[in-house]
Amino acid sequence: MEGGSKRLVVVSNRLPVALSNEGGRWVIKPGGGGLVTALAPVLKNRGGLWIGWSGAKGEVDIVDPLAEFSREAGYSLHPVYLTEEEVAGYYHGFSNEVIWPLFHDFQSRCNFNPTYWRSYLDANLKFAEVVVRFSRDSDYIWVHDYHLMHLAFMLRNMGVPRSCGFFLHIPFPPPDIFLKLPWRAKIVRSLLEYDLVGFQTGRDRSNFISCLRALLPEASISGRGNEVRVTLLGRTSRLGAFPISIDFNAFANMASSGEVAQKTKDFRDALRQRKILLGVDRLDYTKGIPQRIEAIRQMLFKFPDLRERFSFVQLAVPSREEIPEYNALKIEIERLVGEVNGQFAQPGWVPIQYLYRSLPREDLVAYYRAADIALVTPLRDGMNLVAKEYCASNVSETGVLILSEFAGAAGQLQKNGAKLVNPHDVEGVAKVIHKAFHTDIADHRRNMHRLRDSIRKADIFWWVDSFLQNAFSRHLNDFPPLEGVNFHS
Ligand code: ADQ
Repeated sequence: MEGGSKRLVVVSNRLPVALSNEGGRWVIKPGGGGLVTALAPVLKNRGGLWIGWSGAKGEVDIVDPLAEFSREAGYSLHPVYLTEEEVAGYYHGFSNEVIWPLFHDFQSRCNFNPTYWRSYLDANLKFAEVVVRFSRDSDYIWVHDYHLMHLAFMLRNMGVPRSCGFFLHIPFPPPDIFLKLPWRAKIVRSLLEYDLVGFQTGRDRSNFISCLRALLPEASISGRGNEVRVTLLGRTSRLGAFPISIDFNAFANMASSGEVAQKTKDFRDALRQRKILLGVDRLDYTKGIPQRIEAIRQMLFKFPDLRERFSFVQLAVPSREEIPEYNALKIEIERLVGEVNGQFAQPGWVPIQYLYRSLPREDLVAYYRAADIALVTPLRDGMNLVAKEYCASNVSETGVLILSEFAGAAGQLQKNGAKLVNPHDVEGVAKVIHKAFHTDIADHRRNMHRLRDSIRKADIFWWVDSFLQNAFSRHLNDFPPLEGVNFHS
């Protein structure tokens, strides 16, 4: 390790890699996703670290493959080992059966099991121990997401001083929902152990401030915009809003490639050049997939002129399959797709094409490029990257983005041409889709051009830069390269 220079230490529930066991040998492959793309250059060759769970249960021997992967990646990856019970209590339990539903306004789906809470604290302590082991005083620790809200608190309890920032990828709920959480004050207090707490939108931040006022009236709050400061017991934390984004150029370039152009043509030909409506989601109850299918059913009832003129393609990636509710949702979606197709299909036409699998990036981008209308209608979403990926990939600039008003992306994209809908209002969604069919293409072009411009300007690199700038007045390029590597290398 080199001298005392400031390094970035990223901590997230999962390491940015995919782990698989091939014939008794652990194999590590790079994970996808914009966050890794944006952070890798900052970490790479600057002695940076990434700490997280590998996804395996128990003490699997991945030291050698991780060391080899770290050498190639140019930054070190350090695993946190979780036992089967910890995965059940901390990850499936507290994270995904308490915080995930509650923070997305699904309080009735919460399982406030006290053993989950204890497991959450134990796991946060375990992550903190790995941070202590591999980081040093001068490092900046950037913690990601709701799984690790207590990490800075654990570090302080251990008497280990570190500058820490936190980013919440999911929404922060208003007080009438948050106050149902049995451990509400402890969570708010532990978030204030971070020097900077970043939210996706100004609304999430003001929800947090309202909860703070209700639970800790002794906290003093001052400032506005990204300069909000909270002082409690002599410690000051800052609260900011940083809308996350995507690697715009990577999507736009891939969409312009010959390979994707060919795939796009193949998809369109296979669907007989009908208009394509597209939904792309992790299979999750927050994403509003059943309501979207109901909106398609309404559209077919109310606007018979649209029958046989479109195909609605719904791509769903399997997610959290160990949790029974996710399996129930999968069955519900399959039933609805079957029902609507059974009701309206004609020889040579089925209204809904449903694909339940993860697709290679080229195929996903080809679907984005081929789609005339994207239906991004979550019931609640921190940001929603699909909306941005669709626009970046729509290189013809003729597509229409229909977006839920409950997605974090709505505030940013509405003013630039997205059509906002209430996903619960299935008749309203049907009307907006119908209108898009009958709107002049010049309007679509104008809107998509503005949307793409706004996302290009505020891409994932801009997002990392704004957080780090706010965290400690540093830009991405301020992390000294150890081997003279450029930021975008
Ligand atoms: P997610 O809930 O996972 O993220 P989202 O932002 O839409 O939601 O990201 C989903 C990702 O999965 C996209 O990058 C998309 O390309 C990919 N994907 C979806 N379907 C796919 C398929 N069939 N095949 C391959 N890939 C597929 C959480 C929060 C969001 C927040 C992000 C980032 O819930 O609100 O935007 O983190 O902060």
